[in-house]
Amino acid sequence: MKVVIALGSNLGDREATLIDAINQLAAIITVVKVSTFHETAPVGGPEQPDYLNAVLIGESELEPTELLRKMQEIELAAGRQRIERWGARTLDLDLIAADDLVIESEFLTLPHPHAHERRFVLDPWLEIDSEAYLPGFGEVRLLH
Ligand code: A4P
Ligand code: MG
Repeated sequence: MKVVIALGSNLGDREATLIDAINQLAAIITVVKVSTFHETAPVGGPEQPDYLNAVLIGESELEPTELLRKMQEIELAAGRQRIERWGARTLDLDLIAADDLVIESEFLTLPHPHAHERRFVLDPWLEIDSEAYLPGFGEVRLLH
């Protein structure tokens, strides 16, 4: 299935962290497209450094919950510590969408509940797919 993954980092060597994460994702899914890295001001949370954000489109054979579990392992391997909600992190991986699936479980919500209102997700996504579509919300280019 087609999956859209958002990557973010605002601690340490952000660029190296994102490149490393993309390489690790490439070991579990087929990476189809990767956006450039966007420098963005932090949205929400406490005062924290600027982020480097990117979006990746892939083709996954894994179930979405299994994919998210593996994404969390990659976050942990990058030294991610969950201290504060929306706080600074070495690596944040969010599953934005998986085909047209709509899921609401404790572990996984699809599409990602905040994707539609976050330019740091929508801009890099549009860069690699001008016809990007967010199930339940519509065309991404109209969500700006
Ligand atoms: N979860 C449910 N659905 C999903 C999904 N579709 N993708 C659950 C990923 N995770 C999902 O996530 C909390 C729980 O969400 C997980 O247990 C998972 O099962 P988390 O990564 O542990 O916590 P978090 O990331 O601190 O909180 P949250 O609410 O996910 O924050 P976000 O949404 O990740 O936002 N500003 C800029 N400019 N750039 C950024 O990248 N990122 C954030 C964090 C805030 N501000 C930012 C950026
Ligand atoms: Mg997250």
